[in-house]
Amino acid sequence: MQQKRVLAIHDISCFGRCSLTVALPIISATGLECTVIPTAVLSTHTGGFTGYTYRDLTEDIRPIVDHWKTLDLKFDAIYTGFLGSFEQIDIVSGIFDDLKGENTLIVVDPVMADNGELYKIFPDNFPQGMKKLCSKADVILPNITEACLMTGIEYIPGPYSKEWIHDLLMELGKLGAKKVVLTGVYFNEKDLGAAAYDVETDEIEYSFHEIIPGYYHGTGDVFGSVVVAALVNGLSIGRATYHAVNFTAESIMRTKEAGTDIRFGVNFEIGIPKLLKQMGL
Ligand code: PXL
Repeated sequence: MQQKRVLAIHDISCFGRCSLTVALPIISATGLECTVIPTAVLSTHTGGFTGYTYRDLTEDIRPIVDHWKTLDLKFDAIYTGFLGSFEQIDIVSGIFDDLKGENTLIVVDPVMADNGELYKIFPDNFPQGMKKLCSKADVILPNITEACLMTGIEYIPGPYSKEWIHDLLMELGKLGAKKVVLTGVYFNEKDLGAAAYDVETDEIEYSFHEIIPGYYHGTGDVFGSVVVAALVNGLSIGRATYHAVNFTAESIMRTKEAGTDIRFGVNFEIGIPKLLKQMGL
């Protein structure tokens, strides 16, 4: 059997589990080959740390892809997350054109905002760039803030009504992707989860887990990596979302119980064997 191959395009934050230090282990553990293009190297992620180093690798991205084009590599999925500039968005958009084969799944997580606010490092018009990139994706993974910024719907804090989430999903469906996984959905103060919306069949499936108070960094990347791993392993968007919600919540719970600094990322590693079992791998 031919092993499936994923290309993960994210930064490397050397400390504070997120982006590539999360995507690589999770995707690889599910039996997929995980190829990478690092977009930048930071000493830590930008959430809650000050004084971090930031080595931009924009100039290296094109030459990496140009070399690969001489090798005739095929990818079953391309998964992008944190991108540091409009230039990187444009380059990644070009990579989709160059490396996408007939069966390549393009997954874009438009990492740029949370809790109603654009991350401070991004200019106000950054959501327009991410929106354009999302239009080329098969699957997009926005949180509620990112969804609002890309659709023009005004952000409101939760709990949400089913109608408001439904309207937001319908607007997201117009961005061009065939499937949307919206994170940070909650209809009451007890359960938090995600909505998986299949634009083509108009089906919405919700997955929830009991809320664990606290804002833990890198959880969006844990979530996204499980969705990508599950989809490439043949699971439906609804099942992929279900596993991602539970795996992420359990990772947060473990981290909270250990009393770990919320900036350090979550302990997802210990949960991998159970995830594989639950996914039938
Ligand atoms: O987890 C998202 C992420 C990835 N990479 C970097 C970040 C963040 C979120 O803040 O700063 C560098």
